[in-house]
Amino acid sequence: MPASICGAWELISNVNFEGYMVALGIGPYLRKIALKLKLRKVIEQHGDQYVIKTVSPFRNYTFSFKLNQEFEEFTQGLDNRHVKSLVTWEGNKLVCVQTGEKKNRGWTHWIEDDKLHLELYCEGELCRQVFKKK
Ligand code: VL7
Repeated sequence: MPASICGAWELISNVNFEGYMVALGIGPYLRKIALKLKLRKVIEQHGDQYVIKTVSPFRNYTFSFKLNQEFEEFTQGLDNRHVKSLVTWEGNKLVCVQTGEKKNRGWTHWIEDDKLHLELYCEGELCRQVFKKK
């Protein structure tokens, strides 16, 4: 059984968020705001249904999905693209592939040493975020 990613988490480290946002085509003004945000994750699970909320004082982003089932995702308030997203468990990692205009795009969540890890990737840029439990 994979370690639970559920709960409220706060960002403690954020490497190459800038590069990830550039890859998504986010302009310099929004990037500057986004880089300063104290991001939080609030993750809920009900059976195969997950809700991941990325919360900040500036903007929130909520993504709901069922495991192993491809979904239409609209990244509203982020890069505002429509992608097809598929989330699966691969070992202890929750893996999302986002198929669309941007190549090699997705994210991976896992738990390590009581921390929530997130890798966000897009077209060769990799952002590594770590969250601690609130
Ligand atoms: C979500 C942000 C930067 C645009 C605004 C910044 C507001 C707060 O998709 C994500 O998480 C997954 C995995 O946990 C679940 O959906 C990442 C943050 C990435 C990309 C784009 C800057 C404008 C950020 C919502």
